[in-house]
Amino acid sequence: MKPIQLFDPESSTYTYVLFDVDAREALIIDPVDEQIERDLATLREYGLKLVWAVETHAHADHITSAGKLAELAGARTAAPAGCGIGTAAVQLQHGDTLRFGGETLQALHTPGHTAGSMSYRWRGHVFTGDTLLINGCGRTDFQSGSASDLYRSLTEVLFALPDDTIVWPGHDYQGRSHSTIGQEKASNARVAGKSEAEFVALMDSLQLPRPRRIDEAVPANLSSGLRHDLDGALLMQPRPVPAAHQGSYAGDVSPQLAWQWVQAGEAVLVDVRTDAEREWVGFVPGAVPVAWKQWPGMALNPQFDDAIRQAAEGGRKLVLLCRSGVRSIAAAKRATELGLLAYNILEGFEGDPDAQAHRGGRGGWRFHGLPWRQN
Ligand SMILES: N[C@@H](CCC(=O)N[C@@H](CS)C(=O)NCC(=O)O)C(=O)O
Ligand SMILES: [Fe+2]
Repeated sequence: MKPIQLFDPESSTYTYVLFDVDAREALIIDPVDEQIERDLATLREYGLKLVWAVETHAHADHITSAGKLAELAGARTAAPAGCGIGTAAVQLQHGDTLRFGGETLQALHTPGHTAGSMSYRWRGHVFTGDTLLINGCGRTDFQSGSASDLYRSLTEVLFALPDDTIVWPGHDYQGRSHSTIGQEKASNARVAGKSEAEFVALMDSLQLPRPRRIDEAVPANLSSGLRHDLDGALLMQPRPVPAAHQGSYAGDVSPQLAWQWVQAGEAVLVDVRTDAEREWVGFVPGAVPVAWKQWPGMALNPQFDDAIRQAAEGGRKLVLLCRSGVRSIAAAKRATELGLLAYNILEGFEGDPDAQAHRGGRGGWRFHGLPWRQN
């Protein structure tokens, strides 16, 4: 049985999908943000349920889609414990295993490219991330890299595997897809036949250019790629209130986080659009519909107060939704004056057209796979 190997040409990254042929449960290694549609289509095509999204390390050259796959496909995230990816649900130690159906993937700590880097063994295959590349290896000049650690990971951990183990690298820059441990042990240009001192000297002399996206990619990957959305906002945590509104309401949240709170019974969702708007573009099931009227004198809206009372009695937060995230801020401020913990849902139901123009994406409720219906 072979893994499915997928390639991102922009970063020359390989992503792997492994699955149990009977249970149809799957695991993905090193998914790339820009390729999420391809990966979801692959899962659909093979009839697979994704149960794990796994990283070999915190990448410097591309952003992971692991966090999004957790949200969209229901996978759990796993990452090497030493990589500082705090959002990963499982922090892997050397020797730990992940199960998908009746299959088992085993983590091997192979530091060097980064201190936390891991390789993963499955049946007769090893997924080496950027530790061992075909006729090469990961660089060791940034992100806690160490050439001596890499030498030991290559020679003592990976080269200790059976010679016929198939090597599936994290990247290849020359179109090669896989190799074997025997072949790399015999002829890898960086390490074969070299002493540790020779290897370290070679690695220290490489002088490779910095990865183009390193400043953006590393921080994003430390939160499973989720920081990437909504103009750099972390989707897993409320975003701080912009300075202009400081102290006037509790914070801004992504539609996903607001919905998580609602589902967990922690928040009451109030839709402050008008009935006409809702009928025209769509309803959010379970939302309390209370139109927010913006004219002066509209200080107290009895219906709004009812929604507030409902939330306050349950000790819950209020999350406010409008079309584009403007009226919901006004409503959040008003709710705060009335003593509630009120959050604005960023970009509302439709998304903010200005934000869309400069980000090239859509941020509103209905573009995130969250529940809504047309009349
Ligand atoms: N040119 C690429 C960077 C490529 C790169 O540095 N790749 C890393 C892996 S994240 C590496 O270890 N390369 C090994 C090598 O080039 O020998 C970019 O700008 O993103
Ligand atoms: Fe890397």
